[in-house]
Amino acid sequence: MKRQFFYKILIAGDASVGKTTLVRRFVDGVFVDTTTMTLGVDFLLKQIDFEDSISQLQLWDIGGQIRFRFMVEKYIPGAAGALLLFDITSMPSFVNIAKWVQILRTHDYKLPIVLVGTKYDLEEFSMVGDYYAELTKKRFQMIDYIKTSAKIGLNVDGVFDLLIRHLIEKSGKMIDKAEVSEKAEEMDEWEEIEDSDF
Ligand SMILES: Nc1nc2c(ncn2[C@@H]2O[C@H](COP(=O)(O)OP(=O)(O)OP(=O)(O)O)[C@@H](O)[C@H]2O)c(=O)[nH]1
Ligand SMILES: [Mg+2]
Repeated sequence: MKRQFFYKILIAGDASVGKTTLVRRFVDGVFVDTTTMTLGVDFLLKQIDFEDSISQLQLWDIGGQIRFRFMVEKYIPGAAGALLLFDITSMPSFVNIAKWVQILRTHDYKLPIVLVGTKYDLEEFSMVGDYYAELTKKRFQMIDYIKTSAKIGLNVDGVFDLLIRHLIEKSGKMIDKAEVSEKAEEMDEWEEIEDSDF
């Protein structure tokens, strides 16, 4: 039987970086040339199947407009991980990554984050070199840095796969740890019994 997981995933980053477009491409498989900003937050559901597991994803597509910023903190609790997006043609969206990390990690300072450089089809207009993106990834101990294009369909599934595989691996380790501590408790009990025998 396949293992089942349920994850709440945050999709964050400045306004217009392409959060809604990426999520829609991932969930519906289409490039929606949307210019409608997200009001507050949108929810989408998607299931990802790997060889031995099924993951139900609840995707929280957060409106990046500054006017919604006061609401953002309410969306964070319970999240398992996040995709943090910037637009490779927009330096301000990259500069604001630090602010977004601070918001996303308000409740969990180790929240797993994948850094995503969007609109890679516009590479010729890129303002953010890989070197700086990689530095940011390291500085905040993010899982990885990946460039995507929702327009031409580059790394769209890949970026979600990467985050989910990381979360599954992490939960696997947690189970292992629980088993180890259970074993340790068992051994303690045996030692107590043995001690009381003498
Ligand atoms: N060329 C190109 N344009 C993109 C890509 N992804 C998104 N866009 C465009 O960028 C604009 C903003 O996209 P949205 O997905 O609405 O941005 P958002 O991050 O959800 O914005 P907010 O909801 O306001 O926070 C739209 O005009 C999209 O068509 C991409 O991969 N390539
Ligand atoms: Mg949006």
